[in-house]
Amino acid sequence: MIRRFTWCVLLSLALTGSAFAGFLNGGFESGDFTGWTQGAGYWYGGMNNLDPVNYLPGGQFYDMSANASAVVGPGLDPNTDNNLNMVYADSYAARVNDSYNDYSVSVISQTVANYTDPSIYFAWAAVLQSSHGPTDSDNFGLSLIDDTTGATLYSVYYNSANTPPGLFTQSSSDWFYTAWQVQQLDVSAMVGDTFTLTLLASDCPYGGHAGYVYLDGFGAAPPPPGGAPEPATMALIGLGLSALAAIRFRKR
Ligand SMILES: [Ca+2]
Ligand SMILES: [Ca+2]
Repeated sequence: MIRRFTWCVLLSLALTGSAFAGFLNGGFESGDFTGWTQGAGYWYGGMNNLDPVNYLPGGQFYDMSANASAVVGPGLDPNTDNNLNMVYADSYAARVNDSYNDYSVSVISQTVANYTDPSIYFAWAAVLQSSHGPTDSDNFGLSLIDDTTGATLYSVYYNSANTPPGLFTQSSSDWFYTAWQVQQLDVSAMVGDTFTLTLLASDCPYGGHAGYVYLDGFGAAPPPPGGAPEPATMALIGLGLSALAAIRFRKR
């Protein structure tokens, strides 16, 4: 009985831990961009012009007619020789920008306020079409900022002229792609701070090449890998029930 009670408490903690962490649709399981701020525009060159602020609402290049992002279901990305699953966890992920070369820049961003969990997780995978040089290729930038202190906790920027072989693989159709990169940021020393995750992906500035990035599992707990068929909460409940069943079986 005591063990069963312990399991129930653990289960409740696991459920409430992610439910009250401040993330809204961090794994895109609503099937849309609910909870996320979207931005878009067109890029015609100039590295300074790639600042996501320029493409988010109120920015100087903000133009949602360019938006090429979508929430996608499980399936293999054809530009990766079918090596990359478009979803990391559960049933949906975001694809920011797309494979069509039309100068598009697409951005998504989410802010979580008064954050009290010890970690922030997210997973990304990039697909960049072989293009030009370091200042005029399709590219992406992903960052996690502590808005309270201004500290940058995570920041990556890559373009198709900068694709380290340990991280990127070149497909037979000349796209550079990564496997899913799962990140865990320790924010236990920043209790109560506000954090913003921002992802920008852009085509090349000559209309000839495209780049896009998948994002999934923005949350307080590690995203379950492998595109599980059930929502995360159902999986947790299932785990709890199996544990209870196992305990009961062992008692008999
Ligand atoms: Ca998901
Ligand atoms: Ca495009």
